[in-house]
Amino acid sequence: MTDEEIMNGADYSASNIQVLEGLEAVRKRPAMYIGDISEKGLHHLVYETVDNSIDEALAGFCTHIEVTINEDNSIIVQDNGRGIPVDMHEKEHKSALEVVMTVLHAGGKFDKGSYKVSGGLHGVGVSCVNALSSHMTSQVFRDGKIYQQEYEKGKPLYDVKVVGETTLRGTRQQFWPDKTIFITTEYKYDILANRMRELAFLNAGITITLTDLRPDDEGNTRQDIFYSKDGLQEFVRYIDSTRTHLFNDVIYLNTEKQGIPIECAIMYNTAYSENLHSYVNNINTIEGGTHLQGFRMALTRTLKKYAEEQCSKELEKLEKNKVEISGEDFREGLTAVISIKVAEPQFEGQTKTKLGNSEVAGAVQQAVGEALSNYLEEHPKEAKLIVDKVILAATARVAARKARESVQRKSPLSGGGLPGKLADCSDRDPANCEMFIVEGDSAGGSAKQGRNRHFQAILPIRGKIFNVERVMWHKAFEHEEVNNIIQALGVRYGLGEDSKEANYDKLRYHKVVIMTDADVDGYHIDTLLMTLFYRYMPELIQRGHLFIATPPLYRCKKGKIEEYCYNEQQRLQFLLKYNDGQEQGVATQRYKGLGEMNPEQLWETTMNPETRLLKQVTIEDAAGADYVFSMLMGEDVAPRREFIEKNANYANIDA
Ligand code: 0RA
Repeated sequence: MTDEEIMNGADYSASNIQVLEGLEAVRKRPAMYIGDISEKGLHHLVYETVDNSIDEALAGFCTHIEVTINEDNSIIVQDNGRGIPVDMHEKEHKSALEVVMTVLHAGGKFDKGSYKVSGGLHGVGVSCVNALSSHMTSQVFRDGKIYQQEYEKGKPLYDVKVVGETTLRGTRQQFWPDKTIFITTEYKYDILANRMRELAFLNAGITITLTDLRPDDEGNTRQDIFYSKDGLQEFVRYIDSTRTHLFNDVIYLNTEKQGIPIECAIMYNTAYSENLHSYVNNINTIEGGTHLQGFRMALTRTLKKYAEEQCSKELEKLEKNKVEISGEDFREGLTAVISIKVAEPQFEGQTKTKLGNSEVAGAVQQAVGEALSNYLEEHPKEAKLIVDKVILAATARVAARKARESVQRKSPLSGGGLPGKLADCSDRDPANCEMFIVEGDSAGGSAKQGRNRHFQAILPIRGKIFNVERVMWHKAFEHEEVNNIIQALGVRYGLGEDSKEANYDKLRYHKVVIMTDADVDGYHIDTLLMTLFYRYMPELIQRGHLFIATPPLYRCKKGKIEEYCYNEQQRLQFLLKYNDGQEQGVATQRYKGLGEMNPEQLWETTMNPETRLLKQVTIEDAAGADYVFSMLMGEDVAPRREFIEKNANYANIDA
């Protein structure tokens, strides 16, 4: 999640691009190279650096990568590869190390015959990391010597020199992100851990150690060692670990077709959503593309063929009931990860995460088709379970369509379709408009009075909505609160083939804000609503329309000084700043719910765009989100409790 201010400032269009030479260009337009200068861009520096070591591992020369967050928020990435070459670069008349560190896009170009497959989304190279660091130290351990060069804002402070001897081999990079460039320079352990775990799953056999040397409240440091022997087989089990499996096997393939390395793992569960995670060169292709096309095609054709050959009776019965199986029925309750490596990927789409290479579709289709039909032939019992599930999905879908059509016919555009509880705004330009989904009728009342009715609409919902993870998705249409949300938004929605009907251009509000109490119940409702949007309207999130409001927890008052505090830390800071850290002498009002604030307070603290703090919901790590949502909404209590205890500030206060 990032703050909305950050989003607004970070967008550079082609018209902003100036021709600038070298690393100055990176410092002048950092967002063009690393996406943005918020928390996301800050963490990107680590990914970019680690990717170089991953490339060395994929080339077969490196087995261990150590990532360390130091107390001063500098980062060390050290590997046991061959070490970046330090000899003179013929054309540049500089050490090869200096070229890698100071010339844009120079990384990896020495090694003729091998191509750089890894690389962050922007694939900009470690010289960008150097340019955006106030200080950076590169060390290369080669031939018994330690070579070193240091830089400030990307500029070398001296020529590469030998500073000692070593028995080690490899590369060590340490950088201090420039505080004058990044909005924040504080690293989040969990964000890095998620990416390192993902990289370990995607690149079986590499050990990635993550160490946080910043002591926590109890003075402890943290470390995780990520290693996967079985790659995607373990990844798909991890993602699906809190779901009930249809059967225990992972259907797995690891092969090469038409020169394209393809790895894929498939698992079936008893739930109803489709969870496909795809990667190209270790990059999560959120928008899919030709590899996913090939995968879907193979799945549909292979299962269809198998069912026609082995389960003709069941199919006849379907036909009699006028039910036709469609592509999405084959993917209900399917969790799959597909990872391929492409020498020259073409990334397209809104966020440049859609693979365009047309040759990939056929290769993937062939690989997956072969592996899947082998599996079905060899496992008739499991194959029958899959076919039965597909038939059930098709039957339910046809019943659902009838229910849905009766609801969605009342489209807001055909007039009179808006839910009665919606207090709409007067502006008709969706780009200006916000809709607050508010928990409880009393808070809804405060919000209606406190809002700016010109551009802010209020939709109160009553208590907890249903748990999307545990019901067939079409049940949503029988649920009043969910229907109200859909009708107010003006967007149709659906999964799979039906998602084509979702028309986001008709969205009536460009900001959809979830506003709930700052307590455990509110947190639960946030999660239920986020799950609803994540599963049924992922594009709403991908297009950046979903936000969470942050109401304050306290109002602290000392004499004439009055401040709202949004977390416990801010309250303690208030005490330190104005009352020597003492509780006695400070009047503290604890807000238990939105309803306790009067309309003016609610406007001032939570709704006024000038003063509020909105968290934007983003899908940075789709596989991680898949795991977390299924875990939070699943039947297993223990991991849920652990997650909430670790993550929710609210839990500490209410517990
Ligand atoms: C090109 C050639 C060689 C090593 C590397 C790149 C290399 C780059 C990085 C970046 C981080 N860790 C790295 N490890 C190795 C070696 C060429 C040779 O020794 O023959």
